[in-house]
Amino acid sequence: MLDKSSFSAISTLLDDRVEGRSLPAGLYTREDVFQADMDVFFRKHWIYIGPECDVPEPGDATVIDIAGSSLIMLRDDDGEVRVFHNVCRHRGARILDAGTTVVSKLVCPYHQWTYELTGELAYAPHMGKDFDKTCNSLKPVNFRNIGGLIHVCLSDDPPADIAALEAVGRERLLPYDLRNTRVAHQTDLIENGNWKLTMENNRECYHCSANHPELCVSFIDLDFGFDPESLSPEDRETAARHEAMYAARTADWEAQGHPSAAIEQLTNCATNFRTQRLIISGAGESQTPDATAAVSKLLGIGRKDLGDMHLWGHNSWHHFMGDHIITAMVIPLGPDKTLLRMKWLVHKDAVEGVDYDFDKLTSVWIATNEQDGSLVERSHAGVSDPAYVPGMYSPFTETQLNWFAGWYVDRMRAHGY
Ligand code: 3BY
Ligand code: FES
Ligand code: FE
Repeated sequence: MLDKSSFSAISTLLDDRVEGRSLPAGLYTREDVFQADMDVFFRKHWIYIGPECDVPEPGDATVIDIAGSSLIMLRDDDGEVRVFHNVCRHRGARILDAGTTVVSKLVCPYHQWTYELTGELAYAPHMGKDFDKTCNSLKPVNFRNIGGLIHVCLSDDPPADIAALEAVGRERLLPYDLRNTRVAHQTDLIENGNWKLTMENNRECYHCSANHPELCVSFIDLDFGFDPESLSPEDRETAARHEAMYAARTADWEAQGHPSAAIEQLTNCATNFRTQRLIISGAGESQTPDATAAVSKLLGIGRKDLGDMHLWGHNSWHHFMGDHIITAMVIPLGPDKTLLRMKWLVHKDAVEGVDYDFDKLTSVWIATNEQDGSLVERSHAGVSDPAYVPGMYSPFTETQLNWFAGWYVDRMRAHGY
């Protein structure tokens, strides 16, 4: 719990935020702000914890450590995903260690209390005649399986506006059939910066042309949400060209029955998300070194001409392409340390070396994440310098950052700061 002086310091920093500018330094750098962020954004909001194909078969279990909690995600004997707190109901010991494992029951290593995969306590010897096993099941975590992406809320009062993301996610992700994918590769990258800098960096492509040569082969530098009136004549022209190209392509995809238009919930909400089917440049198929598909066995409905369905949450971003999916989860570790966990998903039957080449599949985002990691570190170092003052966001390329900063302040206020 934060003391009174931290509360008022944070509240003053929130007051100091200027519309159209980056956040005051302390909101990126202070330990007490980090604690408040964890409480507000990672314990009271819905967060993404991974794809369901992390636990493909009954008995598969994986541990996710986030915001001071350790969670067990598993698939039970009926094939259903479940999420529990990794805390034994006897004296609290951790049941599973970090990583992925296969279990028939969950056995606490301390005194061997044994739980079914449904969380029910099955075995707890020597507990006396009045002990009621039924009151000692593992604590379940509120979760939603949104088209194969598992979201949890650690609070008992989860925001109801997850419903919009659920509806959109169910419809838009269905064609990719995430249930029948597998994780072909995973990286854990520690970025030496605040989690909000990681998210801000992901919400703009102002930095792309100078920093992401590999991604730029397939990624179109696209900006969302700006007010055309605020743009210079050249930018207005670029924007109009982009818009016309998108309008035509979106109409074409939608006429074929593939929902593609942008849907977003970014302000005046608890659950922050955006999705849109994006155009892939060049060969147009996938985020690979030559923009052609890396995997010959395609996902779900088997189309590689449907662009890139992008989806963001406040601790995640994903790109769904015809041949593979990249899914990124952001786990803050400290005010200046953030874990970026990325997974590459392919069709469950796709075989490396036969159906795809590993480097072709993974090299673009491995390079992009490393580049972004150094940008975030560079950015964190600068905002920590006494000379930093919040700078102006581009009204063309950084509208989304302004909205994110506004959403951040609103949500802190909504939770009493
Ligand atoms: O993953 C993304 O969507 C962001 C946006 C532009 C650059 N970037 C990597
Ligand atoms: Fe788990 Fe004792 S703490 S069995
Ligand atoms: Fe980037």
